[in-house]
Amino acid sequence: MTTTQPPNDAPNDSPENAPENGEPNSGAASATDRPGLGQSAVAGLLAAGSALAAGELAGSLAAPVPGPVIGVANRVIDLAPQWFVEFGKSVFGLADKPALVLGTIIVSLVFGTALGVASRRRAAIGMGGIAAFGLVGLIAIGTDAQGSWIAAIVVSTVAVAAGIGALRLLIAANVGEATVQSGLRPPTNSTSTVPSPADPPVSRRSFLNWAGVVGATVAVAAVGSRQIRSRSSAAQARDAIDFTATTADSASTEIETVVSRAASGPVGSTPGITPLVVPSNDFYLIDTALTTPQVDPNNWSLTIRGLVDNETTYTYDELLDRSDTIAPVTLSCVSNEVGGDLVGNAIWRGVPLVDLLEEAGVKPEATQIASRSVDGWSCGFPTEAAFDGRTALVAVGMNDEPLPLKHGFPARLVVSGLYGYVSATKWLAEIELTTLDDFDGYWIPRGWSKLGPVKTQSRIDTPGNGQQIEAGSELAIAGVAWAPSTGIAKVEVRIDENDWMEADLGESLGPDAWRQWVVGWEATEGQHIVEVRATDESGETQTPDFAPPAPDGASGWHRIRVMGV
Ligand SMILES: Nc1nc2c(c(=O)[nH]1)N[C@H]1C(S)=C(S)[C@@H](COP(=O)(O)O)O[C@H]1N2
Ligand SMILES: [Mo]
Repeated sequence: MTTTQPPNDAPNDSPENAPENGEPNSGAASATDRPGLGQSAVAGLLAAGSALAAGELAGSLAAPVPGPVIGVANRVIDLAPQWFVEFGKSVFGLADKPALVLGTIIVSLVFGTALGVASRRRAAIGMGGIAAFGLVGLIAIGTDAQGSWIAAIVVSTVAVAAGIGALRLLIAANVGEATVQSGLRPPTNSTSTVPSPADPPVSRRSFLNWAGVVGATVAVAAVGSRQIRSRSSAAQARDAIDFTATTADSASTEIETVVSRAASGPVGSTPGITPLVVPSNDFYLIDTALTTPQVDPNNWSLTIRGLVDNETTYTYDELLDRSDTIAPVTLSCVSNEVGGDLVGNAIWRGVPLVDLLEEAGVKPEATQIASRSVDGWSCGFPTEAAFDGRTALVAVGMNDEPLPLKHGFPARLVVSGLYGYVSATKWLAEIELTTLDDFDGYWIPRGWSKLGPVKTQSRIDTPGNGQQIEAGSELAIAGVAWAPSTGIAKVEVRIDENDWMEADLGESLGPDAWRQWVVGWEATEGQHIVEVRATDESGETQTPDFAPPAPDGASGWHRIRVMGV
């Protein structure tokens, strides 16, 4: 029994007997009573795992407060130099955030493993290391936009206690004589502090048992914390919203008619073309949030402040009641490459931003509309954009439903003709009227342009780049083109730099939404270059000049290669 039962008290300092000055013979027990290298490493690894899992569990109970993993990863995002962020995106693409979370966990576990090995010499190294580890978590959570110092102290104390507890337990289970030192002297065991040759297998078994118990507990806590976070009050509150009863109904019926006509029409029914309205589940996602902010609309309000006559505040219900504007708007990310898919068209529902601004009374010196999210992200655009007649909404709905959590529930900004990074704040918390000089949004000091008007673009959805096509038969070349707030007037396609052919345009949802287009071409054998360009309603044709996304959006014509066989 004593062999599988670890001490319920850890050794005070098992390596006490180990040589402290490097002399192998300075202690009677010498190296023989030191925990095995592999077992120490596993003990450290599991101690770090215990600290992380316990911290995550504590954090999830205090949601939306982040746990240590997300807290640290958030700080990495904030503090990382631009090249690191770019590198992450180039290697992991849209999986850059999961990769960062995984990286944070791996670095922590490697650190723990090293601590476990180091604590063979001095147990204090392990304990101190875990405490230092806890301090990093404390600072990360305390400085997080969704964290607080009280939560940070509680979460990191729980994490450190779990980490140190696990380490002591496993070191105790690992050291044969630990049982003796801690006073739990097994009746049949030797009283000597020097293990007998029979001890190693005994302690090994006990160690493995306890490592298994700790490992399983870590796994349960980690899964549990995720589970708790996902069953959030935000998702429940969203499910409970009655989204149908509104004066916006007739507008949305009209849009639905156009959308369904488009889907069966000659352009929209082209196989492989992007739908006129992208379902919310397929809509591109870009944000700096490592976990989706969980906002309970019942404890949320939007404040408009700064250079205004009177600061105003709106509850969710007030905004929902007033959300009678329905607008198809194509949203695009400045990071979208020519031909890329970080762009989408959705039907947004909300309150015109101008109405809310007029209630607050914008002072003449306010040249910038800044906004912040509950998770501390921010952006800003010139005040004119809210007053020049373009579509600019505080949106509560997307495609006939309350905003999905990932797309900014309970409310976000949608401003036609501006890239998301300067305008489209999700999980909106406040709007501040300020000046262009006085405030820079999140991405501006990170190398992106202060102003972010969307560049007119067109994309070939089908055929795909490099695709083989059937020579001698009619090929449908189709895609989408957008010039939000101006509208698309014309789309042209050319093959192998021959004359431009004008494409047929699909149904129009207004100047803010993209247009589907199609052009037929009798394919011939061999390799061909297909290019597309759009002209907007002001008569401006898309520039052929190539520009990368940074700093103010990609330009150039989308160009693909096909092979006729
Ligand atoms: N809170 C918050 N809002 C944000 C962002 C963000 O990182 N955090 N990213 C912006 C960017 S860069 C874009 S392109 C759009 C994308 O919106 P979507 O994820 O709903 O497509 O959201 C914008 N709003
Ligand atoms: Mo973006």
